[in-house]
Order: sequence, then structure tokens, then C-alpha cells
Amino acid sequence: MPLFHVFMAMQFAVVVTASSDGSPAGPPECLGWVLRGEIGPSERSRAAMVYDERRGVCVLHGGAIGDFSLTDTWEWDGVAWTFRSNSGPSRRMHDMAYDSRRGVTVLYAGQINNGPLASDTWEWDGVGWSLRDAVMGPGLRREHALAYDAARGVTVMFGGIRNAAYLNDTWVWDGTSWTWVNVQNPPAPRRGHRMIYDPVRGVVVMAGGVSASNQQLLETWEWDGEQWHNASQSFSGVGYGNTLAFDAARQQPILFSWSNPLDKQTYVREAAGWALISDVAIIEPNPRSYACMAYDSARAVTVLHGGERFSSLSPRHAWELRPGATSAFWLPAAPYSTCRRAGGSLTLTVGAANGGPFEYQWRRDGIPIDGATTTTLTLNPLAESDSGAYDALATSPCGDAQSYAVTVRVVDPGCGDLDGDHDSEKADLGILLANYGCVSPPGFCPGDLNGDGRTDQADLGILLSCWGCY
Ligand SMILES: [Ca+2]
Ligand SMILES: [Ca+2]
Repeated sequence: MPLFHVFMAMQFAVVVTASSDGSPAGPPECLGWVLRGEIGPSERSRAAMVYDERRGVCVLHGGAIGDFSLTDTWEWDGVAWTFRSNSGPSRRMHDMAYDSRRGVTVLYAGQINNGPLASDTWEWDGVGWSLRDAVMGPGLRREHALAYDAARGVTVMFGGIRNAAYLNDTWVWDGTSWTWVNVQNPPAPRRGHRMIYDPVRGVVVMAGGVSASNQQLLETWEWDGEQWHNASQSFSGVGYGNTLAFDAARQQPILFSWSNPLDKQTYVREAAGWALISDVAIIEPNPRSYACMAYDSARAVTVLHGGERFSSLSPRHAWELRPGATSAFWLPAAPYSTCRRAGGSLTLTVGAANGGPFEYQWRRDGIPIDGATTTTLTLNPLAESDSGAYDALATSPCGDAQSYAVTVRVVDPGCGDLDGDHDSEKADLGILLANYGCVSPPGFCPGDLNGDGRTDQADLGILLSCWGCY
């Protein structure tokens, strides 16, 4: 019987149990992205998201599907996404900020479908959207940025683009009216920049942007309530389509960026500049631009949703950046159990996220396998004695990790196979049923798997027990 060579690359993440050393920050290498399985808002890019501290939820509004601007509002509490409203403004390339003094989410301007730009100010209080200012204020624009300046109790707006005009005006919203701030030596006009408030330094941080001459502005500015200061810190990649949050536990801004060709990049802002933290792990958001991000201070995680990936939209699931990975997921088509035939081969591959360098140890039924200390375990040729539950331990300076177990059952090569193709499936069942009830000397009844001279229920049981084994 020719051996049927099978190969299976099974990749799965490992659960990292965070080493609780009491330090809220820890080295940035120990931050890791974790995919949340809960189905969220429809795929979209160019949405806006903030964290509502009062109610403990991330608020996501609007965004784009092609040239269509969305009107829906969703909230994520770390357990489930909840659709909250469809009565907000049709909007993409807008921005939002959470006003913690008044407990409302402020939305300003953006683009309405493929049509006009907006210049209106809306607020979401967790119950409904209110149009707070329809006419006055900074004026029509998109790709501007907002941040709530908690030290001064106002929402700050900077820049954006109005038709072909790139803007660099600074305005503040106090909940009642907009005030233009006459700034000496402001940053150059730009669109696509992001802003977040840094409560430790008491400044609004602005990163990125694109200039009127299409130059990528990979720079960092700070607003102290009166002036903009160039912080002389740059990052690499692209100036637009990034997203920014402030990690209160680490007391550092987090920048989720991308580059062209498309690659993902997560930065933490250290005193010395933007430090790239996610260039090693395979488990992290796939490359994307125009995602939205907010920091959930109750759960101490940075939440990321949506974005564009290779000209298509990114999935509906949230990612969360947290110290150490605390949940696991399987990459597509990785089963919890598999049935194989002796003589074939099986390759298991484990991946570990966050921290590193990792050391690995494969186990079968909880017992370490001698010499199996890399990311890959190959069983070749498979024997029936290889049956068991396989998992891997990974250890790193950021904590220990353990994969889910994959139960591997190895059966005889001929088990339940009547047509000789080394599988037990529909064709074999057809042969068995066509001969069901046959009685003759052993060896003459097609479908007689146990050789007792009858094709009957016992043979059907054998066939089904090996159903799908390959
Ligand atoms: Ca078969
Ligand atoms: Ca039989």
C-alpha cells in the first residue's frame, strides 16, 4: 500500500499568563495584541472611536465603506459590542474626543458620503446624539484631529483639509462655543494627523500628517494650551491613516501605524522617542491603515477596530493591546482534534506572541517530549502509538505560555477505507451500503471491513469511526 503522505501546518497562539511583577508598565516588549472573537460593527475604515470613562465603554461612530459614510454608533465594553444608535451624523474622516468634565463624546466635521464636507458639532451622551452647533466653529473640513485637553477642560481641534486647502488652525470647544486660538508659529498645514491628550505631561500630543505638497509628516508636536511645540520625535512609515491612544497604565501614548508596502507597526512613545514594539510577534493585527483606537482605562487595554487592508476592509473583530497576551486564538482551519493514518506525517507549529526570546517545549498528554524544543513538531512516519493530546509550553521574560491541546488520533492506514484512496468518506460509505446485508465466505463481501463474512452494522461502525481520517 503506497504511503499517503500528509502534511498539516497547524499554527496556534499560546496563552501567555502575565508575570505579575507589580509593575503596571513593564518593558514595551511585553505588550501584545490579542484578537477578540466577538463580532463587532460592520467592516469599515475612517471611523472614530473614544473611550467613555463615565460609562466604561469604547464608543465607535461612523466610518466609510467606499464612498459611503456610515451613521451607526456602537459601544464595546470588553465583553460585547452593542449597537447603540443609527441617528448620528453620516460621517467619515471626522474625529471625536471624550470630554471627561461633561461626560460626553464630541464629534466634529468630516465628510458626508461622497458629497459635502461638514462643519457641525455633535455630542453623544450615551443615550442620544445632539447637534450642538450646526453653523459656527472652525468650518468645513475632513481629516482634522480632536483631543480633549483635560487640564483646560476643552476639546482642541487642529488642521485638516477643506477641498484643496490644507489647514493649520487651532480651535477649542468648551461645550458651548468654539474659540479660535491665535497661535504663533503653528505646525505646517496638514491632514491625516492624529491627536491624543497626555495627562502626565499635560499636553495634547499630535503625530503624523500629510502636507499640502504631499510630504509625509512623521513628526510629533505638543500643545500646551497656548503654543505648539515640535517635540523632535519622528517615526517611520506613512503620515496618514495612523491611529493614536494614550495608555494610562504605561503613561505613554501608543501609535498604531503602517508603512508602504503595507506593514503594521505599533509604537510606544518613550522619553527618547517612538519605540517600535511589534516587529517580532506573528500574532497581531494584520497590516491596516485608517483603523480607530481608544484606551479602555478600566480594563487597561488599548482597543483597535477596523481599517483598510490591501484595498479591502479589515474584519469586524477588535484587537486589544495589553501587557502579556492573556487569551489565545487559532489561525484559520486549526482544529482541536484531528484523525490521521499511520504512515503519514503530521507537522504541528506553535507561535508565541509578546516578549521573547521564547523557549519551547512540546508535550504529549502533559509529558515533555525529548528534544522537541522548537516551534515545530514533526511526527513522521505517524504510528498509532503517536495518538495523544499535544500542546506546547513557551517561556519568555514576559511570562509563560501554554498552547491549547490538539488531540491527535492515529489509525491503521486501511481503517474504514474500501476504495483504497486512504480516506474514509462518502465513496466508502457508498460501497458499504451497496453491499449491505451481503453474507458469504470471508473475503467475498465488498464492505466487510472486519472480515467476518458479512457486510453489516459492525462494518458501518468501523467505517464511521475512521470517518474523515486521512
Ligand atoms: Ca476511501
Ligand atoms: Ca463484517
